[in-house]
Amino acid sequence: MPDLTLYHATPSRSSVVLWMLEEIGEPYDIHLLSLSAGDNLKPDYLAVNPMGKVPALSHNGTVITEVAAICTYLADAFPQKNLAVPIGTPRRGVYLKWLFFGPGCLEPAVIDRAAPRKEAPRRAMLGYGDFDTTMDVIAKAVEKGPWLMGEQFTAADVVIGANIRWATIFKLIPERKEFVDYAARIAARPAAQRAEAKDKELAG
Ligand SMILES: N[C@@H](CCC(=O)N[C@@H](CS)C(=O)NCC(=O)O)C(=O)O
Repeated sequence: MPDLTLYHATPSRSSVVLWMLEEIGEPYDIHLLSLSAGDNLKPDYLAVNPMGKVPALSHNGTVITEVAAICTYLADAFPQKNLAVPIGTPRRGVYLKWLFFGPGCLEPAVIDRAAPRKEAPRRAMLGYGDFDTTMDVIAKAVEKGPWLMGEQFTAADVVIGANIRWATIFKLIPERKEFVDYAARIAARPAAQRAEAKDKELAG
């Protein structure tokens, strides 16, 4: 039996971890939940993730939640896959910056744009500052390519790339060439394609 179990609802943020698991290439189980049936709020699942959210990942009995934490963890747990920048290298700092920028800046900026607040908070109060600056920073980071860390594809591309792809599909971010090209590079990855096919199969 695989040591890795993904608690997954399709399609959702747990699809990001599904893609990461395909990049890792180790065997894993999927524990499928239906959000519409409220499986995520039932006691069995709340015992796994008291937030009642997917994804959660169990690895050898330890449960990890939060997309970016899971992707960071998997990249470190399977270093032979070369999806992390190792501890001890200065580039690790830049790599971590992007892993935190996903849930800390990019995702809140996009969600606030999709579901605006009645009164816009002051820029200084928002961790991401403002939408346009956030977009400019990401666009510059992916402009040269192919990946955030240059030639090395990392877990940071899974976290940031999934957001860019999703936001591009739902037209929540500007149609900038940098984003379109980066999303196309991601869509061409066999692991991303396998995850998408698996999600479709599970949804069916
Ligand atoms: N901060 C969490 C967010 C997870 C999240 O919001 N998941 C959604 C699915 S996209 C969910 O479980 N929604 C069900 C609910 O809130 O009832 C992460 O990054 O893992």
